[in-house]
Amino acid sequence: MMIKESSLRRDPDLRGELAFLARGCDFVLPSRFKKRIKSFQQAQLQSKQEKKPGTPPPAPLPASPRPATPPLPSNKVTAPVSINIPRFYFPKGLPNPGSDYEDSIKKTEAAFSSIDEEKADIYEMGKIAKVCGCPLYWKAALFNGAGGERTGFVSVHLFIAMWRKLIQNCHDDASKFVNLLAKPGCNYLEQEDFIPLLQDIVDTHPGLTFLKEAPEFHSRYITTVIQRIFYTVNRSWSGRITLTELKRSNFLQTLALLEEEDDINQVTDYFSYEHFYVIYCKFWELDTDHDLYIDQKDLARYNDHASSKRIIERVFSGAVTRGNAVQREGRMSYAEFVWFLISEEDRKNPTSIEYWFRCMDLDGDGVLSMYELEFFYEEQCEKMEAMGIEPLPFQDLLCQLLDLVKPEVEGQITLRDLKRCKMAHIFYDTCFNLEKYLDHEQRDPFAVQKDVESENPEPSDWDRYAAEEYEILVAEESATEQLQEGSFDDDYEAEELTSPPEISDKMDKLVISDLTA
Ligand SMILES: [Ca+2]
Ligand SMILES: [Ca+2]
Repeated sequence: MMIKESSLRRDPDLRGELAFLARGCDFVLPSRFKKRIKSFQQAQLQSKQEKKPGTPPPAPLPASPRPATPPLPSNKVTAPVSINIPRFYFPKGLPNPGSDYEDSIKKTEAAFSSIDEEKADIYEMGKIAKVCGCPLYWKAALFNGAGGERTGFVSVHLFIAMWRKLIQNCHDDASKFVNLLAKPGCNYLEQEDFIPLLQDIVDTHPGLTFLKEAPEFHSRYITTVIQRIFYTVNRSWSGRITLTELKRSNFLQTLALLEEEDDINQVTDYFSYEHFYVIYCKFWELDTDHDLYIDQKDLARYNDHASSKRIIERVFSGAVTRGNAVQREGRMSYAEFVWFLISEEDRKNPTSIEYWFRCMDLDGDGVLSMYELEFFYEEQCEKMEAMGIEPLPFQDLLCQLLDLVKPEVEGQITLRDLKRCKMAHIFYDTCFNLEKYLDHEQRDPFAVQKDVESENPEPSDWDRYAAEEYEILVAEESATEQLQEGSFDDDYEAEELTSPPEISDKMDKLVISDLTA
């Protein structure tokens, strides 16, 4: 028997859900009802079969209901389903039938009973996190979620109350994670919400033990990781990571990986210390007065003036930065530089494609028009002429660019066109990075094609860049050390190697000022 759309609509329990879905711009199709009900039933069946005491609720199955994901076309005959399904939309994951909540709580209580006075501090929280079936590095989130940051410890009662509420309301990892980290009443994560979690990683991950002796770098590392998280996960650029964005990203899987991987540099997404080192050193080179801000002239020096003046101006225009523009006019913070550098060095990344699109879209109408392309190419021509290279006339270049991008509407390049054509990096280099443009010009066009085809198994352009630069920076560092050992006296070395107190102070402020901006 098939369910009729009308019978679903009449079901009083479903009407609320329908209204909810409709408000969420999630257009509901009759075929989708059947799919959702079927997947819910399958998940229920599976969880009954697979249920073991103490296991955490499973993550939703791939076929489980997710908002805003269009259903896949299917020719399969829908299995007969009962009409008495009260609910099929589970933004917080599929609930597990009640009994194993109690089991999970018993185990947690037992774990607390082995701790002195049944009060866990942050160090003991790792054990509790594991008993609860959470990844190890959720411990700070669990600790703070139960009020631990106020008193320095969590009692068994406070923890169980928090945990009971959490597992009754949130049935998958992503919704639990958001619930633990978000501010009260918020269903999204802002930058500062990640600080306790990351501080705990800095304090306890075996790959970062050497940072214990350099506390002034903690906030710099944390700022970098937060920016990388938002760069990758916050696809909407809103500054607020939603549950849907979190589920679509690899962040929670990567966070769980930290528990198994002692070498944090192997975790190239978000956490690599080497990547942080490269980003920070690149910023330090440009920030000559070390006030943790750079201006247009500083940024223009990046990579030996490779980017055009016009695009640098646009980077500072507010098109790609948030925050109080009046207060920080003409200045770029370290956090903003993280976005610049990743965008600059990995133009195939979707956020990078958006970043440069925003910069090039001078009038902000969501389209790159011919006059905008000409505006940027003009400077490239001037540079080429100064180098004694005869530039291609704009009309000819335009033909090449349009051929590359193949926009849907003639004469108007959209973000969608650029993402679809897989050639955005060449398009952008042509418009505002002369060195890379000339480099592409000299390359075999088939080589470019090969890049595109083998894109997936290869490391990203960013990963490649960071690995190469790290090698170079380490080589430079050891060369400098050798030079200093040979030619300077001890006093000079000591002065060079200790950072002055006022810089440490500024570093502590770094996270706060950048994150609240
Ligand atoms: Ca500066
Ligand atoms: Ca435009």
